[in-house]
Amino acid sequence: MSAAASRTTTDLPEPSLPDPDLLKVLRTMALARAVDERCMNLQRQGRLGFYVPLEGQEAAQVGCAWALQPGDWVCPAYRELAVALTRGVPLRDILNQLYGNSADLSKGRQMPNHYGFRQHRFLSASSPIGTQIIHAVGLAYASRYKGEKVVAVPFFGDGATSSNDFHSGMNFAGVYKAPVVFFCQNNQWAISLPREKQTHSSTLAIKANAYGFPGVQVDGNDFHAVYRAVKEARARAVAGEGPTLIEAVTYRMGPHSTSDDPRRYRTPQELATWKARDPIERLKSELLARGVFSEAQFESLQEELRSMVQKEVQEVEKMGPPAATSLFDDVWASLSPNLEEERKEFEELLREGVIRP
Ligand SMILES: Cc1ncc(C[n+]2csc(CCOP(=O)(O)OP(=O)(O)O)c2C)c(N)n1
Ligand SMILES: [Mg+2]
Repeated sequence: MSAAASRTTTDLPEPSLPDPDLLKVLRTMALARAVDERCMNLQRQGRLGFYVPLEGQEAAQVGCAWALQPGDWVCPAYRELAVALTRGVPLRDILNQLYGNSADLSKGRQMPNHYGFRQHRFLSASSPIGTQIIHAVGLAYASRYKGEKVVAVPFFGDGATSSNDFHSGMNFAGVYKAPVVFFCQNNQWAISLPREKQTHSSTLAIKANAYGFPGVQVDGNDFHAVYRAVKEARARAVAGEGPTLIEAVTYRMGPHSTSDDPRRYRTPQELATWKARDPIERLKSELLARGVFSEAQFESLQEELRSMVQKEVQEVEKMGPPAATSLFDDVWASLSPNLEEERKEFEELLREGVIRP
C-alpha cells in the first residue's frame, strides 16, 4: 500500500490551494501522463522519431509552474512537458513540433521534443546540459534592469549540477542578486549515472550555501510542498532579495528517452519503491479522502483525456511535412543571386523527382 493510500483524513496535508484549483492541478498532471503514455507508444510504433518522457515528475513540474506568473521566463531542459501544459501551451502545438510537420512552429528544424513557445515565455529546450541555467540568469538580470517584476526559472536535473554553467549561473546570480528560481529536479539519475555518483554533497540544495543564498530541498512528489517553495522563492526574488535553489526530490519512472533501456542499470525494486510514491496517485488520494472527488470521476477524467489526446494525434498526423523549399527561408532577409539560383535548381530537382520532399 502506498504512503498516500495509508493516510487517514486527520493527517492529510494542509491544502496549498482551494479545491477547484487542485482539481485543475490534478487534471493537468493527468493530461501530462496521458500525453506521455501516448507518445511513448507512438515512438514504439515508428510514428514518432524521438520522445523524452516525464512520468513520475508531474508534481514537481506542475507545482513549480503553478507558482509562476505569465511574465516569468521558463528555461527548460528537455523533459518539461507538464510545465508547457501548465503555461497554457496548446497540446496541438506540442504535437506538431514532435512530428516536425508543416504546422510546427519551429518548421521541422528542431530535434523532436525540443520545442519553444515565445508567447508563453517558454524558451527552446536546451539539450547541452546546463546551458539554460546561464540563459535564465541573464534573462533575470536583464528583466530587473528593465524594471520588470518577473523571475526566470531554469529547469535542470541532478546531473546538470555538475556542469560549468551551474557554477557560473549560481555564482553570478548570487553576487548580483538576480531574480532567479533555480529549479532542480533531482530524479535520481543522469541517464545511467546514479545521484550518489554525481556528487559527494549530502544534498543538492546544500550547494547554494557556497554561493550565498538559500537552498531548499522539498519532496518533489508533493504538489503542495513544491508549489509553496516556489511561491516563496519567487516572492523573495521579485522583492530584490536574490535567488533560491530548490531541489525537488523525485524520480524518473520511465526511461531517460526512447533511446535507452533503464533495466540495464537500475533494479525493479527501486522502480517499485518510487511507483508507490506516484505523485498523481498522491494528490488523487488526498482529494478522494476529503471527498472532493470520486474514483469514478477520476476514471472518467482519464478516459476523457486519453480520447482527447488520441483525437489531437489523429489531426496532427493528417498534416504533411514542411515544404522542402522552406529550407531557403528565414536565414536572409532576401536571397542573394546565387541562393536564388540554387533555389530554382532545387525546385527543378523536386519537380523531376530527383529529390523527394
Ligand atoms: C554538455 C552535455 N554533456 C552530456 C550530454 C549527454 N546527456 C544528455 S542528458 C544527460 C543526463 C542529464 O541528467 P540530469 O541533469 O539529471 O537530467 P535528467 O535527464 O535526469 O532530467 C546527459 C549526460 C549532453 N546533452 N550535454
Ligand atoms: Mg536526473
